[in-house]
Amino acid sequence: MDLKKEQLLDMYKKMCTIRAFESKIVEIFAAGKIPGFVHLYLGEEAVATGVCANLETKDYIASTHRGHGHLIAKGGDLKLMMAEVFGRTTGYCKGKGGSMHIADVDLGILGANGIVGAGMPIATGAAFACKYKNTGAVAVAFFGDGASDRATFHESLNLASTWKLPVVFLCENNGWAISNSQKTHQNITDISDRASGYGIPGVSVDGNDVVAVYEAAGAAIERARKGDGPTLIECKTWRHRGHFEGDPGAYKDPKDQEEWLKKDPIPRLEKNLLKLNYATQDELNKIKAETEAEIEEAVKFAEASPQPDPKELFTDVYAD
Ligand SMILES: Cc1ncc(C[n+]2csc(CCOP(=O)(O)OP(=O)(O)O)c2C)c(N)n1
Repeated sequence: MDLKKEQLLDMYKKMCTIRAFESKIVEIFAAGKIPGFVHLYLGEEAVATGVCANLETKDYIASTHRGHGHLIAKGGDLKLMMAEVFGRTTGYCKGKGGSMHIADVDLGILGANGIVGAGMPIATGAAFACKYKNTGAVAVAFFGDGASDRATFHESLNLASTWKLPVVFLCENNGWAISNSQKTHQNITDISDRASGYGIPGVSVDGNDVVAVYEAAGAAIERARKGDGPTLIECKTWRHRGHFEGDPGAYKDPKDQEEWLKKDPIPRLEKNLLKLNYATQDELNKIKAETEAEIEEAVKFAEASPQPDPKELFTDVYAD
């Protein structure tokens, strides 16, 4: 592991920020304060964090309906994100999009996306632009195990491989596509096996180990930047909550849930940091408290922001 103390502590902070953002949303959603659907990233924090720690601002990500973690890891503004989730005018899309439509092109965030599997062709297109313009940038497409059954997955891998595009396909296999466990929709164990059908490398890693994710993503991103083409990475992880807030997740076996909670990526990293003497428990608690305070500020900002004027319905409309 060639990660320095500061890098590991930065990743810890990022993971705690995502955890605090999502935990706060559990609370405010239950209180009826936010409109629309929210799909939370609790339990999957190591994936977005480990991947995005390898990216530069000029690089692109395409996200999913479960996008808050990706957006935070790529540097998304917490206040603008929270305001968007609250549906307020100060949000990323003036409150018109909500959780699943947050984008920040200046930061290379090509958008969360309510359409399952839609991020892969978007990232492939962005990677084509990077290659065509010779910018040296790369694109990463995040998607779930469910999305890996879509035609967009197969078409994107095929094209990206054939044209050697600088893109990484990052499958977050959290074991579930809504209430369907992986074995009910796929006759394979490792989604990374699908890479061989397209002549590209495929690797499966422990998605709850941020260092393992960082290293696998780092190798794939370096390969893409060098012009050697795409990689498929499968990160095996687990979502702690239901598919969306309001789904009790009763289809999960409580024993599986219990086992996976023991593999929670944040306490795992904490243990590692303490063992390496990179921080004391007090210092880790302080970092966590700072991230929680930042989220409180974001909520205050969102709650103090105005609701959109109904006339705004007719602006930013590009097709009818
Ligand atoms: C094209 C399309 N088909 C179906 C849906 C309904 N839908 C929303 S989330 C979801 C499951 C996605 O599962 P997965 O890709 O594994 O992502 P996860 O929710 O586990 O992060 C489905 C089928 C959709 N939004 N878009």
